Amino acid sequence: MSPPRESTFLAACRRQAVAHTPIWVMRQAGRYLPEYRELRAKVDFESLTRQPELAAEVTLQPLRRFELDAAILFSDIMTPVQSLGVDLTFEPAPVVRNPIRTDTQIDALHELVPERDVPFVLRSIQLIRPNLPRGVPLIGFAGGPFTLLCYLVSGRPSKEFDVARSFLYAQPQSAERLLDRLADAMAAYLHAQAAAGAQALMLFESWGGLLGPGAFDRFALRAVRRTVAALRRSTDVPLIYYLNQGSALMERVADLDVDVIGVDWRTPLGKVRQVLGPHKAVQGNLDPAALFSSPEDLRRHADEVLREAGRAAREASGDIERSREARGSGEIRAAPGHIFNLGHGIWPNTDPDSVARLVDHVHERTG
Ligand code: 1CP
Repeated sequence: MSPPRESTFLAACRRQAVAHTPIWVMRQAGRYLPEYRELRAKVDFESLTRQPELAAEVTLQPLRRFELDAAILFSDIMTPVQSLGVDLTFEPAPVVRNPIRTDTQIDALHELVPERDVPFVLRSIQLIRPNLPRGVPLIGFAGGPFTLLCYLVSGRPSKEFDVARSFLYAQPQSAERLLDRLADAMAAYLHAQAAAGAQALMLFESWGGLLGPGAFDRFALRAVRRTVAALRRSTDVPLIYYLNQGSALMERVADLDVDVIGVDWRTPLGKVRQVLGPHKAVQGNLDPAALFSSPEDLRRHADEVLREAGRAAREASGDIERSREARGSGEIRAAPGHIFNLGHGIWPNTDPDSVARLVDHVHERTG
């Protein structure tokens, strides 16, 4: 019997040496895949997430097509929020009938007891695990407390989330109260996912970048620290914090106690590393739009990300001389502590063949 292949993804989360740079794609299960659209034509989004056999099937779909190094549970950041007693529907984007804006509403939110409230999520994880290719771990996830607040207070998707942001300033104590509730609920939710078999846990702070530094610290960061502190006490799986549009906020998350920081494409990874220091892995950061370029250009854009990651890793280890040399020779190798990904979710109109080319290229170039 051959020994089990080590997970390159989990090794990279821990900044250990890897045989090649691991890659997965945010929103890798979803509408750009014809097989997802086929299933979705018959079943609404919510049922897909609530029926473990279907959630498991959709989670596994992209892994049948591409040699991805991680799977991510098919669910939504707002799924557990429904169980807090919020009247939330997926249309298919999340819509809250009575947006949460008063202390009375906040105090009426239920405590989340995952085994009671979201057993279907835990069951999905149990169904997925034995069906994963060898060496491919499953990522569980939740929304960052502030990102969840955005939907709960605004009631629906929004570009600027102006209603949610003005709530922070008009009712700061209420905002903190709501964030504390969400932080504790997500800690319980993520802990239960790890206990059910998730091998890494990711927090999506998709709208954190809408905040200035003061508001980010007081609301988003304080709340996510609470979630992370609870998780560090209850599980030892790697933790990933994805901060969208977070370039200007990187120094503020440098001491957040997570293993990996996920970043969008607006800042080169070398710069991100300078701010974060050597003790974090980084995940990212190709622009999802780059998947629309020609095959040669796509490879070039992927190489730029890999080269930045290499520079970042070498500079982190203090090997500046080698970094200069490598830049000159155009050499690309797997950089420890880099997980290749897009900088945000893949777009629904992306050609799956482009994803296949990207995954294969990253493996070939760094392997
Ligand atoms: O079939 C459909 O049309 C439903 C569209 C859809 C899908 C495929 C929604 C509604 N959610 C999902 C799945 C989903 N959502 C996953 C699992 C898929 C995978 O990664 O393989 C994940 C991780 C999410 C996370 C999520 N939901 C985020 C964070 C990530 C990000 O992209 O920033 C956010 C912000 C949401 C809210 C949400 N749910 C659905 C939509 C369309 C949205 C975005 C609404 C908005 O633009 O504000």
